[in-house]
Amino acid sequence: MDHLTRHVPVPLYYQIMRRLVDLLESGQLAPGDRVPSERELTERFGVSRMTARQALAELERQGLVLRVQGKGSFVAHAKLEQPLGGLTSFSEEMLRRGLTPGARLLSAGVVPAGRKAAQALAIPEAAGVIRMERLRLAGGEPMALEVSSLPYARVPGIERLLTEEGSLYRLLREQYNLVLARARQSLEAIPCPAHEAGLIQVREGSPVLLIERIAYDASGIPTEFTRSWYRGDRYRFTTELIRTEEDLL
Ligand code: 16G
Repeated sequence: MDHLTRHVPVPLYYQIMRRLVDLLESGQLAPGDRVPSERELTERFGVSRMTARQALAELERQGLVLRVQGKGSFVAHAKLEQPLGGLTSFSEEMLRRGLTPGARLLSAGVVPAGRKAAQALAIPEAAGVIRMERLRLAGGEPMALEVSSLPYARVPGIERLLTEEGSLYRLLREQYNLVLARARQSLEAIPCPAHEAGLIQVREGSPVLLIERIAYDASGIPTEFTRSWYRGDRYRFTTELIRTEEDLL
């Protein structure tokens, strides 16, 4: 039996959790590997089933393992690191990592912009936008849900050109000569709503990153408004920070 340190104020579940984290960090357990079950942990550490369950639940909460109903817990895949700063597309980001980008077009149609998109795109609320909902995939795995609106007047006929796996930015460039040059983006953590959770295959309420992007063309006209729900368990966003003379107090 593996011994835990009793008579210290560190809970037993936490000590088991740390042992498992050590196995993950040293590579002894690799992504996709099965993690010891509750029963195995109970036997190995001489603890109650409750304590073993708590250790696994904590690893799951941290996104380090995934529990598959009836099959056990498995080591989660490393998060994709996405730099914030460059105005890139989902397809470009995935290709850069050697992953096959994909999109499942869930809906697309020309509709009145509505308040939020109208404000973002600086057009009247009644103006037509092409609104599309796409599930973004990397190597076939759902990564994010994206709902994009573009002023229809700028991209007439686009609904007939949208393909299942195509890149929107490439389509804009090749068919409409529209190059997005700049964007404003916000990012916030939210509990995943039910509809989005079902699509990106996470539990309702688990953390997702809601990203809103307004992208402008080369002459500064707002051209794309996209809200994206990125899986919190699969993404880590990074930025590079530069300290300049003006920052010094
Ligand atoms: C990214 C953008 C999204 C854009 C899409 C185009 C973020 C948070 N969002 O996912 O605004 O519509 O790329 O990708 O980065 P595509 O050209 O592959 O369709």
